[in-house]
Amino acid sequence: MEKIIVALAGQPNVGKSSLINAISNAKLKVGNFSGVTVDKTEVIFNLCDEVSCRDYEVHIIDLPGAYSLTEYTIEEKVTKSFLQSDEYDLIVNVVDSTNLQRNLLFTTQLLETGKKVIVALNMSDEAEKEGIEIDEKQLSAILGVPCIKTSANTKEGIEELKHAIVEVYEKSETTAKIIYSDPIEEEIAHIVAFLKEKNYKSNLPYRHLAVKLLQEDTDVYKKMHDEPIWIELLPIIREALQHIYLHMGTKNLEEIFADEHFAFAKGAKMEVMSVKSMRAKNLT
Ligand code: GDP
Ligand code: K
Repeated sequence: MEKIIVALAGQPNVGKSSLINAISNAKLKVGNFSGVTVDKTEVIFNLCDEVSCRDYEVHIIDLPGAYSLTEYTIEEKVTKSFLQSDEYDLIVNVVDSTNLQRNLLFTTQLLETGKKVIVALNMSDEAEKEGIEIDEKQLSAILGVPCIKTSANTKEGIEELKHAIVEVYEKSETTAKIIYSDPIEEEIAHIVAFLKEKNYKSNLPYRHLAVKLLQEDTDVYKKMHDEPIWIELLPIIREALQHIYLHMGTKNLEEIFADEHFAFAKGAKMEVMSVKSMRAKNLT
């Protein structure tokens, strides 16, 4: 039976554990992430996909709740290093629908990993109570990945989520797409064109690789440093960064991309979310 390994990622208290219970009444394996004393929960269940008529053994690994892919806490460290590994097939990003913008900030970072992503808009029952309306089709179009309304309480969207896991698993690569400001987009296009021209063999989609190069991602730099293409690539990146700095003022790279993520998350939220009544908000 084919095995699908899902990394479940989200901010603390978005309902990851509850969603796991809703998806499966399954065997639970508890261990530790290698080298640290952070609990690693792994759930295994069989999934029969009705559309493809195929059986899968799905493993869900519940990553420690994290607010971002930085390394301020042990949980963030574990989550970041697992997400950078090849130990899984796709990410299910659990989002609290009642707190969309802040959650989408983390989503943006997950979309940048170059891995396949599904967004579960969880707590949909709670959002509905608060009069929050989210157009998940439009959000899918903006992020380039399936977005599914779920509720661990009412079981809304659970079957859809299971089907999406199979569908996304069967895709050859991620379709995630963050739109950056024009100067960054220009340099991404520039680097992608160069990688294409050189027919560079990459396990990341070119666009994702280009973004990581522009972010001076240490792991990617280390990996590519000894490759023949690096001698030609490095001056291109340097020039691209100069161009970006020129347009972005005095900010450093980390600040530039933090601002990009914020703007993208905020823009996405404004496009897809509306609030019908402020009843619940005004109660407290
Ligand atoms: P985790 O930290 O992400 O694993 O979150 P938990 O699964 O522990 O859930 C946090 C809290 O939210 C718990 O009190 C859950 O009962 C509640 N919860 C989780 N999912 C939902 C949901 O879809 N709807 C509602 N209304 N509550 C939920
Ligand atoms: K929990």
